[in-house]
Amino acid sequence: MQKAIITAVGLLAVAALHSPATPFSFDSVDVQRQIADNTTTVSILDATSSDLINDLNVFVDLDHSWVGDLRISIRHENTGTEVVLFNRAGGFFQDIRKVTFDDQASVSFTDPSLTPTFGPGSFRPQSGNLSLSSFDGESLNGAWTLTIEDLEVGYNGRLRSWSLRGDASAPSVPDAGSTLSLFLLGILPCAVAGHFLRRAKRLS
Ligand SMILES: [Ca+2]
Ligand SMILES: [Ca+2]
Repeated sequence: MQKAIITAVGLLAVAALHSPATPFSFDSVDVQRQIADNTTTVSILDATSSDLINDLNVFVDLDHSWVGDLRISIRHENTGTEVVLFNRAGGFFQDIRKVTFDDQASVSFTDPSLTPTFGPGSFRPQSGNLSLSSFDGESLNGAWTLTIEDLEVGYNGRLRSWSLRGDASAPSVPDAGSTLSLFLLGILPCAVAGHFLRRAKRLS
């Protein structure tokens, strides 16, 4: 009986501490940038939210006359977490047009049905399945950088836009209900233990 009560109170407390996930979208204003030949281009985005990431997707729109020159990665400067999104796929393909990098996408950059332009649409990052989940649980807040490396002489491009998208939850702030639940969670085991100690003493 006591065990059932403790379990119920615990579940109540956990439920009270979790906030629902809500969608977010942050657009970089550091865009319309030249992607110079054989050079690294870094674009910044400042996210002003302390919400915790549940699922992160990265939207990128760029022109390039030979995307096989490019490696693209996303980095959260506050935490140092970095994920490669694109790594010289497609060879002579031109442009990465309104592509959403998404762990849950069904299409990869090696899909033989693709035409010589990537997008529009959702693609899995090239660094592997569930790579963007590396950011799950981090606060959105702070500077993010999109790094575009042009690694081969000849051909260049232009970054049109990029964004962080996905869903996140507000950090946990115990309300009155959860505070009461946590309080009960603390005192109930003590009360139960005391009951059995007193009973054991009477029997001895
Ligand atoms: Ca996703
Ligand atoms: Ca180049």
